[in-house]
Amino acid sequence: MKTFATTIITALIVAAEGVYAFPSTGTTPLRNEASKKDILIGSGAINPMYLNDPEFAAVLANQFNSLSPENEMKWSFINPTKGHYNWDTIDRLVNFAEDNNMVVKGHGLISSCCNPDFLLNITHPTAFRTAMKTHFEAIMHRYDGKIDRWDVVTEALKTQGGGLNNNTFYQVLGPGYIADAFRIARAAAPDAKLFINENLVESLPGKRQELYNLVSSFVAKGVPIDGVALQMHITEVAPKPGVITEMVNSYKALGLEVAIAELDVHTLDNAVETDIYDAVVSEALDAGITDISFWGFTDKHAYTWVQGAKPLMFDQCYKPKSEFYATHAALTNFVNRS
Ligand code: 9MR
Repeated sequence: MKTFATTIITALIVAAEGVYAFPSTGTTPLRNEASKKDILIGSGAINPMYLNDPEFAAVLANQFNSLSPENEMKWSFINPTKGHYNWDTIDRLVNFAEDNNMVVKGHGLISSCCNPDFLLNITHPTAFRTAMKTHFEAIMHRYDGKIDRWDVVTEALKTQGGGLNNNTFYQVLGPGYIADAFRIARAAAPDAKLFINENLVESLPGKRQELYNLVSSFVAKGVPIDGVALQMHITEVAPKPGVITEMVNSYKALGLEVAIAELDVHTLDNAVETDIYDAVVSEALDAGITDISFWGFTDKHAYTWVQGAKPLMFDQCYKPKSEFYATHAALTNFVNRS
């Protein structure tokens, strides 16, 4: 016989393949609270293979109204050889999102890893730019109307700041590759929002200024960019209070949006982790950020550089952690004054 305790900690989902139990949060889903306030609350790092796990799929669809892929849209994954595209994986994500009334963010058009040999072997700038255009057009046209916001360039700056990353794009096209990428992306998907995605700017003032200088120079030159996507991979220490607000205001003055694209918190101290979820989500909402995504949601599939850290808001068995409740409370308490 089911005990009362079992009854309250499980919820049932009915899917085509059967009925599944997963731990209940005892609250409304995050997406319900977010949608009431026109906020996107998303999970990135969704490897479509994870959808084979019905509990994973159920919690994702239940809690979030946005998703984005992990590596599957990075160049070597989706376009490993010239003219060949692996559409199945991203199609699966897009279909899942459609079935569950979620939106999809494109991630990985240009990232700091995962470039195939056929691209690396192109050394002539004109041919390289053509390859970029072909790649962007193929992907953005395929998902026209299905993916309406994109990380166009991810990690353009060196990790600790101090100049542009010396990646293949930089080596062949020079510093202008970023503006080229945005122009190509805008032409391929005129109605989509285009973001530059960057890490660590919330904790490194010098890098923060460098990103601002780069982006404001784009705006001055008419490079088509809509916003800055802050990764927000936080290790141990929260950003200084006020920094998120300051960034939102400075980009707003340029006519740009700030989003949080990959929030997770890497520490062995769960109380610290929870406080950081609370601080970041609360300040982001108050500052006017309306698009917040985490880099995954279950510690079952976490990517961390702190050995033993559990950076996400559900545990390995999909049980909500205090990080979930902090996020839920931040969304519930948020009063939209705009
Ligand atoms: O989660 C991704 C991991 O599986 C890859 O090995 C890694 C290198 O490609 O990239 C990780 O995702 C990164 C994302 O694409 C960009 N921002 C940093 C993410 C890792 O925290």
